[in-house]
Order: sequence, then C-alpha cells, then structure tokens
Amino acid sequence: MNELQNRFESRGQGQVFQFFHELSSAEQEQLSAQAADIDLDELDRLVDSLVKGKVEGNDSIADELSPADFTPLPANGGDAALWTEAKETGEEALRAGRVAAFTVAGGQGTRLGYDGPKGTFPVTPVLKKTLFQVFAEKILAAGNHYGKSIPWFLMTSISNHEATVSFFRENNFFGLKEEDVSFFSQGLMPAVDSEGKILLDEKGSIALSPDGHGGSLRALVRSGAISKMEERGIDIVSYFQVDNPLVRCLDPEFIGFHILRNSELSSKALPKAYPEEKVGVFCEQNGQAVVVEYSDLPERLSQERDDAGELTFRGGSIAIHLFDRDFVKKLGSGDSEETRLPFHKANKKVPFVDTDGQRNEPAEPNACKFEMFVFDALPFAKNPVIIETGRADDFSPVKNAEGVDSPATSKDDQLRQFARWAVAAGIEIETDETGLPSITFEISPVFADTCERFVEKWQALNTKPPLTDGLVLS
Ligand code: UD2
Repeated sequence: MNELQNRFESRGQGQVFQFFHELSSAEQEQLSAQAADIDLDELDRLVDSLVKGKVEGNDSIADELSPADFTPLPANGGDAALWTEAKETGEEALRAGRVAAFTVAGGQGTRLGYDGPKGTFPVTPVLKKTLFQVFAEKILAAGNHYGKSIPWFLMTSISNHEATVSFFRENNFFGLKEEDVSFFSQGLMPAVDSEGKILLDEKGSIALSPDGHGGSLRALVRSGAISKMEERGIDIVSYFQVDNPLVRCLDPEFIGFHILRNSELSSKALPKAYPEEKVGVFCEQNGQAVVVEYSDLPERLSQERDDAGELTFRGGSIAIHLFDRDFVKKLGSGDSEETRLPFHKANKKVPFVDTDGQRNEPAEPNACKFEMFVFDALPFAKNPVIIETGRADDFSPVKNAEGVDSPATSKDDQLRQFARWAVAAGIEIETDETGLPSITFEISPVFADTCERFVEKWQALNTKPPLTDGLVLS
C-alpha cells in the first residue's frame, strides 16, 4: 500500500482503493489523482457536522431573523443625488480599468432540460443569440464606452469546461480579445453515503461533483485569476450567474455604491414578486447581513406582511454581487476557520459501486453532496452594501423549460426592455398593457446597452429604420 492509500485507510476511507489491484495503470493513476485532491480533514469535518451531526429544523432560525435594510431606488424614495454620485464614481472606476466581469457557469442546465453548457442556450428574440454572446457583447460595449477593455473570467466545471472553451473559440470570442477572456474549472467534492464513506462512481473513479458557486472564491484564487487581476490593477469583481440575459454585467451605480461605502461585498436586492419566489432573502441575524435561501426561510416569515401590506422579508437576492479582490483572496485561501465558507448538504441519488463491485443506480437519495453558496460570504464582509434594483432592467432568468423563469418569459422581458427604450427615444410602438410590443425586434448590446445610450444612438442616426417585425439594431 502506498502512502496515499494508507492515509485513506487510516481515515476509514480505505474502500476507495478496494478495486485498485483490478485497474489498469491509467485507471490507477486517475483514481490516485482524484483521491490526492480530496482534503480529508475538511471531509471529516463535514461528515461530523452535516452527515452524522444533528441538523436543526429551520424554524429554529426564525426568531433570530429580521429583514435586512437596503438602499432604495430613487423611484422608491431613495436619495437621487446619492445615486447620481454613485453613478459618477462607478463610471470613473470603469474608465480606470478597476473592474472585471465574472460569470459562474459551472452548473448543469438540468431544470431547463438542455444538454450542453447553459451559456450556449439561445435566448434573444430575433437572432437567438446565446447567453454567452449577450454577456460578451455587454462587456464589449461597456469596454468601448469607458475606453478600457474589461476582462471577463468564467468559472466552468469539469463536465462543461471543454465545451465552453470550444464554443468561445468557434465564435471568435464574440469580438472580445482572446486574452481578455479567462476560463477556469471549479473544484470538486466527493459524495458520501449515510456513514460518511466516499462513494465510487466506477471501480477506478470517485463520485465527484462541483463544489457549488461558493467554490468560485477558492477557484478564483487557485486558478491564478486573482493574481491576474492584481497585475492588471483590478480590485472589483462583478459577479453574475449564467442564466440571466437582462443582467447589467457592469453597472456603474452599483459599482459606485460599493466604492463609496468601502465595501468588501455588495449585493443587489430585488423586491420579491410573490412570497414563494425562488430567490434567497436578505436578512439580519445577530447583527450581521445574511442571505437565507428560499428553501430555508420558514413559511410564516416568507408570507409575513407589514402594515402597508408589503412582504416583510422582501429583499430578494438575485445573485448579482461585487467582490473586493482582496476579500476574495482572503476567503478563497480558506486559511483559517474565521474566513471559511460553510458547506451545505444535499441528499441526492448518486450511482455507486458496492463492495461486491456491482454498480447501482439508486431509486431514492442514497448520498450526500456538499456545496458552498457564494452569498454565505456576506457575514464575513466589512461594510456590506445592499442596493435595490428593478426587475425590468436586471432580472429575467432562464431556469425552467416552461412557465416562470423560462425562455418564453425571458424573451418577453427582453422585448419589453427594447420597447421601453424605443419609447424613450420617441419611437411610436404598439404594446399591450404589460408593455409587451406587438412586434418582435432586437437591440444588440453593441448598438446600445443602456436606455440612455440607445436614445443618443437612435437620435444620431441619419436614416432611421422603420420599427418592423424582425428588425435587428446592431
Ligand atoms: C440561485 C440562488 C437563489 C437566487 C437565484 C437567482 C442558490 C442556492 N440560490 O438559485 O437564491 O439568487 O439563483 O437566479 O444559489 N453554479 C456553478 N457551480 C455550481 C453550482 C452552480 O457555477 O456548482 C452556477 C450556475 O451555473 C448558475 C448559478 O450558479 O449560474 C446558480 O445556480 P442554480 O441554477 O443552481 O441556482 P438557483 O436557480 O437554484
């Protein structure tokens, strides 16, 4: 037995090497490499606390929670002068090249029923541009506008890394400079059974799965992305998810608030549309800001309303954040317990090889997977900022094949945005009572990526095309 096998044996995980002698040398190498990457101290801690430990019912947290405050939009009573100051500050930071875009794209599009990296899913109304292309063009447009190219970092996972990188290559990085786009794969965690034993997916392979979007903080450090940012003088990381084509990838007002308040982590809050909306909620717990995931918020709190009839816990987290670079470095290095993101456990069906060497496809959840959530960084942050955002210009994700948050609802929300911009430019356009235009058209981010810039650009056009079905302004 070699040193690695001994270590696993002595930690009660010797089953990982049970079939080692049957494997080819390539398989032996693969298994050893996978095993060597597992932090057994970390795993022991997780098994003790999350698998064997007593997990409390979520009602126990209810008494400790109060809704977190957020800075309201000017339209909802916020200080307009402050928002203007924030915008100017953010624009200055963008002109100075202090900001990088960062997308977490490691998840599988399981709910969408889409086979392939989710970013390659087509979303725009006419040209059916993919999510990746929409973000790329927004980043390109912002770089052109502020006169400084903006680097873009993308976190993939082992199962979609190659396909993601190939997609960008085949599409010439959508006009971005290749050296401005960096990809890195997120970390993996082993799945364990109810006794905390690591499961084998094959005789020569451990059952591994991505470590959650919270793993992005350590992946940013391990991959060298943070050092790259440091070299380029970037100190603000603009974080967004892969599924939301309306996101303002680089929002000067948001960036400005982050800078003015000297924040290590800033977040956008969106008033929830209805109590059951599947977004985390900004709360306060023991004097600290936290996000409580929708599934963990006790129902009586998610339904509670104030005297004005508004949801008490209404600040929805839509996973748009700004991270201070050094804060990522501190948390991503995970050196001490005080700066370590917690893991969450999910009970899942995980195919496994049993002690007789037979592969089983369980019908019921048989295993625990471990994931970190990026919003758990919030209580660690100094001066956390939470500002309100509007749904119409920041959030319409593509999550489900049909119904809410689907390609159809997201396409309509993009059309409503284009129609609002057209109306602002004085164009006559027919819409229904929800603002949905009667024609399908598209404004490319390269033509204009904000209402303000659309109005300017449109007014400067010598020949204005008639707004007809299928028109693309690019
Ligand atoms: C997430 C948030 C929810 C709300 C909502 C907004 C969690 C637990 N919940 O719900 O509170 O903000 O988004 O849309 O996050 N990802 C990785 N690696 C992983 C797992 C996920 O990169 O290991 C990425 C994934 O590609 C996607 C994002 O993280 O871009 C969100 O993942 P999700 O679809 O699992 O999150 P969802 O919709 O349950």
